[in-house]
Amino acid sequence: MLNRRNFLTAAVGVAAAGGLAACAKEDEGSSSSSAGDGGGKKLTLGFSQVGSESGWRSANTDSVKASAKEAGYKLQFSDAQQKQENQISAIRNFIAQKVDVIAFSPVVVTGWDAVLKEAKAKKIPVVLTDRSVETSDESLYVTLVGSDFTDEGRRAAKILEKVLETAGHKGAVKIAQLEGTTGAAPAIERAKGFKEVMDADHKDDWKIVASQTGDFTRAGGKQVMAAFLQSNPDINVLYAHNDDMGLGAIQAIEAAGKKPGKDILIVTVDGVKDGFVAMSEGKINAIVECNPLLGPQLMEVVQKVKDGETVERWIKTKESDFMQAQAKDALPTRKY
Ligand code: GZL
Repeated sequence: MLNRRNFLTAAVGVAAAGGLAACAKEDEGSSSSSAGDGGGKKLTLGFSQVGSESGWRSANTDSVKASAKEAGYKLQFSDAQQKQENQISAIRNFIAQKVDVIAFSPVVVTGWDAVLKEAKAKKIPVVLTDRSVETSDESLYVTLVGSDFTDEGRRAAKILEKVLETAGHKGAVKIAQLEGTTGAAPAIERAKGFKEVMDADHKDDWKIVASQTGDFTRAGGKQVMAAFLQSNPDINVLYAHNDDMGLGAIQAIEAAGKKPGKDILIVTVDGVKDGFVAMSEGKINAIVECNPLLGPQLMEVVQKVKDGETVERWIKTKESDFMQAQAKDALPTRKY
């Protein structure tokens, strides 16, 4: 949770970045009007995306592109194919192109200070979206538009309690955990939040017997789950950090002659359509939603940052959780 100091730092940071950015732009003689007034230069946004590893990511990309178009911004979009070096070079390109604002979803939390210092030196404000970074210098980015992954981990453990009760589960709870990309904020924090609840309320009856990254992909989930079942045939719960790994794991569970959603109770995170379909078929027992439709909020923030307005340090996305019984009714209303 961010405290008041951070918030004030951010406010000062934004004002400074915005003011300097406006100054830098004026120094170069370009008009500094926003895209919205129709008369001035279009706001140019440089966006570096993690990749296209999951249904969530595709929905997130669609939301960013549609919202940038809607806002009348010129979008420079780069897909990093889940490689940090590609994101760093994309950000350097955006700096060279003198974009107005840089936004990106960092594939991992560390290793960003150097390139973010280069953006700061050129007075280009940076907005994080979806995932956060670890940095000692708060001024290197203005704000994060994204979910609270630690809370998603807590919610996953709390909804697993409901799933176990609904299933009338008796006896030991032996959990396999499919982790997201190693070093990524959602992987680190979803594991942390889940463990918090386990340590507090289930020290004696729950045990994580296997935990490994499936890199947020279906193929990864399937491959790792197959290995888990070889070494731990008595697994009776799967906690997957995203739907796609859960969907891959379902293939491995069925190949092993077991029933997903029955022999192995499954909780996943995201809430993409395919996850809801699997839940309506009884193969996933609950989904913790992580909303990828960040485009509208992001574009709003980008304009404020460009105009040097104060923005919150963390703009959290709203999301909820779904039990299997809700899947059929929810499916027609799912937007991603
Ligand atoms: C979460 C996002 C994660 C999703 C995965 O905000 O970063 O990355 O949970 C995606 O599906 O690959």
